[in-house]
Amino acid sequence: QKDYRLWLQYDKITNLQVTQEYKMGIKGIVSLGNSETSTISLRELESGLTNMLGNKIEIKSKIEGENNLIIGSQSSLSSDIQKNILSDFKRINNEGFIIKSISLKNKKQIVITGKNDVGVLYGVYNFLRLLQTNKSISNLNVIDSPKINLRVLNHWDNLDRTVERGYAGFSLWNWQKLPDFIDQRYIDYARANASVGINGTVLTNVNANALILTPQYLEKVEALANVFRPYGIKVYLTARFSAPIEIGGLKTADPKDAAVANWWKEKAKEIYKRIPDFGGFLVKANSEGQPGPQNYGRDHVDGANMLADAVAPFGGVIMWRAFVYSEHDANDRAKQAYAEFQPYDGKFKANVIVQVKNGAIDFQPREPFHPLFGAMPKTPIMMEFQVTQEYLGFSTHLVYLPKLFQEVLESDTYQKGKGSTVAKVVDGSLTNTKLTGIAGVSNIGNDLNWTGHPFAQANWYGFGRLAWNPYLDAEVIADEWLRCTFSNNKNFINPIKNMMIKSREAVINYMTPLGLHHIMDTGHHYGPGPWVSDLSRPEWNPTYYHKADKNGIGFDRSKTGTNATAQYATQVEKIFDNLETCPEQDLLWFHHVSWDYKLKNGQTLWSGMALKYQEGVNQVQEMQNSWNKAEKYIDAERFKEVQMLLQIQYKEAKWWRDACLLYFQQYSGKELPVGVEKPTETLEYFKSLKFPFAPGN
Ligand code: BDP
Repeated sequence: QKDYRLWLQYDKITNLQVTQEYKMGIKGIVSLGNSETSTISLRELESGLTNMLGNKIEIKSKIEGENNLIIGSQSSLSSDIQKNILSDFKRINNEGFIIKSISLKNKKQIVITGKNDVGVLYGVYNFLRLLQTNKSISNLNVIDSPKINLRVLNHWDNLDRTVERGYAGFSLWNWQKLPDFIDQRYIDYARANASVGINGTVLTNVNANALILTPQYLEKVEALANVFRPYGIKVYLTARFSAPIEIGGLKTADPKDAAVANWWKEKAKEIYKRIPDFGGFLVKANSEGQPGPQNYGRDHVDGANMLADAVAPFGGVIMWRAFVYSEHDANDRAKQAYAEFQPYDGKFKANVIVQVKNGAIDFQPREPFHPLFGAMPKTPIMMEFQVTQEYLGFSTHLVYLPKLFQEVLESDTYQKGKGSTVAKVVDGSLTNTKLTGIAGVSNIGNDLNWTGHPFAQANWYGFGRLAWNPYLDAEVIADEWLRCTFSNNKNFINPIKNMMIKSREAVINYMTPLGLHHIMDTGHHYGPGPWVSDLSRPEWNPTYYHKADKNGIGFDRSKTGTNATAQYATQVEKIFDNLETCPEQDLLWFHHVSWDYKLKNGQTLWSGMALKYQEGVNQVQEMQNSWNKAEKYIDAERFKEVQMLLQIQYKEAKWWRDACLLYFQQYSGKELPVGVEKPTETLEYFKSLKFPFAPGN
C-alpha cells in the first residue's frame, strides 16, 4: 500500500538521464560502523538504492575502485579520509552530518559521516532524499546540523488507545501486547521520524494517567524505547502530578513534601534503570482540571523544580507546559499564561524547559504569536505546535500546516530589537540558550495511511523538517515532500504545491477570517458553532471570543479593551494596538469594530467578511480543480481518496460559510454582498446539528 510508505516511497526513478548519473556515481557501499544504528543506515541505503535504481548495489567490505559510498562516523574513518573533511567536522554538532564527494588516492568517492552513528543515519536519509528528488550527486558538499535540540512529537494517546484530538484511528501503542509483541509499525514509525530528524517522542497524553508510571507499564515503555533507540529517538512520558497519591500510596503530592520529592526520585531511578536514555517528563499541571502544585498552595516553579531534581542525575529534562488559563479570571484568556509564567523567568532549574503553544489561545487556524516568546530570556522556552488538526477540519480537510508554522516562526517579537524572531527564541540564538526544543502534537494513529488524510502526512513531515531547521521555507518543504511521496513530474508538482500553499489561507477564510477565533462547535470543535454561549466556563463559549453585537464584532484586546497587547514588546504592542497598523488578518483578534468599519480595500467589514467566507469556498473549489488534473500522474488509490476528501472539505467549507454568515447577519442586519452565494438552509437548521460521536473528543 503506497500511502503506508509515507515519503519513503523509493519508487524506481523514471528519468533515464538521472538514473544513469546515479548508477555511474554509486558503484558500491562500504559501511564502516558496526552498531545497530549503522546496520540501519546500511539497510536503508541498500533497499532505497535498489528500489530507486532498479538493481542491487554491491556491499563491499573495503574501499575498492571508485564511486563508492563510504558511510561511518568520524572515528571509524581512516585518516586519509578524515583529512579531506576535518574542517567540516568543526561545523556540525553531535547530530549533524556531512555528505561529501572526495578524492581518495585519485579516485572519486562519496562519504556520508557525522560525529556519531545517528548523525550518519540522518546523512543517509538526506542522501536518499537527494535521489528521491532527482538532485545531482556529482559534486556533493552538504554539511548540516539540527538547530534545535529536542525535536519531539507529543502523542495525546490514552492507555485505552483512544487518542485525544486524534483523527487517524487509534493509538499506535498496543499496550496490551507489549512488551512481547513488537509491531512492525513501531519500527516504521521510528524510520519515518528519523528520516526527518525527529529525536523524541512523548508516548502519552498530557491529560495523564498515573498508571503509565507503574512497573507493569514501564516494562512496555522500555520495549518501545529499545525499538526507537537505534533511530536516535528518546522516549518521554507525561507525569501526572498526583501520581504519588494514585500509585504511590502517599497522602499528598505537595512538591515541598520530602516524601513526595523522594517518591519522584525513586521513580526516576526506577525508570532510568530500565531506560538509561529516558528523555524526561512532559507535564500539564493546574490546567483544565489537571492536578498540580497549586492544589497545595505551591506554584509552577515549585512543581517543575521538584521533578527536575528527580531526573537531573540522569540527564533528564522536564517539559513544563504553560498552557494555563484560570478558572476564576474570565477577563481575557489570551493574557493568562503570560501573566502567570512571565514572572517566573530565571526561577526554573537548568533542566526545565517551558513549553508554550504557538498562540495565546489554542491552536486556532491563525493566532498572533504567543507573547511569552522572547519575554523570558533567562528561561529555556520550547514551541508547541499542533500537527493534528483539532481546529482545522480534522483529518478530513487538506490544510498544509508548515505555512502556519512558518508564519509563527518568522514573527518578530522585537524583544531584542528588530529581527528577534520566534525562530531565534526557539533555537536559542536570541538569548544564547543551550537547552532548546520544539514539540508537535502528533496527528498519527493506526490508520493504514498513518494520518487519516494522505496530505496530513505532509504536516508530520513538515513539522520534522522545521524542527530540524526552523528557517526552512514551507514551499521548499512542500516541494520535497511531493517529490518523495508522489512524483517528480513538474506538471504534477507545480499546481499541487500551489494548492498546498494556498490551503492554509483557504481554511482561515472559510472558518475564521479577519482574526476571528474559537467559534468552532462545543467540545469536539467539529464544524461551526458561533452561537454557543451556554458552557459553564465563559471562555469556552464562542460568543466570548467574537463578541458580535449590533455595534460590531471582535475582541478588544487593545488598550481600550483588555490591554493584552501590552504583553508584547513596545514595537509590537503599537502595531497591534493601532487600527491603522494592525494587520487585517488579526483585526478581530485585537479590536472590536463596527459592521461599517472600512477595510483597506474599501469594503465594509460586513461585506469584506462575507466575501472572505466566499473566497474560502472558492479556494476549495480551485483545490478540487487542481487535484482533478493530477489524476494521470499518480496512483489511482491515493488520487481517489484525496478527491473524496476534497469533496467533503468543499461541502464543509460551505457549511462554515453559511452557518457563520447567517449567524452574524442577525447582528449586522445587512444583506449579503454581491458575489456571496445565498445559503440554502436556515440558521436553525445549522444550530440543530449535533455530533455526539465526533472523533477525538
Ligand atoms: C486543547 C484541547 C484539549 C487538550 C488541551 C491541551 O482541546 O483536548 O487537552 O488543548 O493542550 O487544545 O492541554
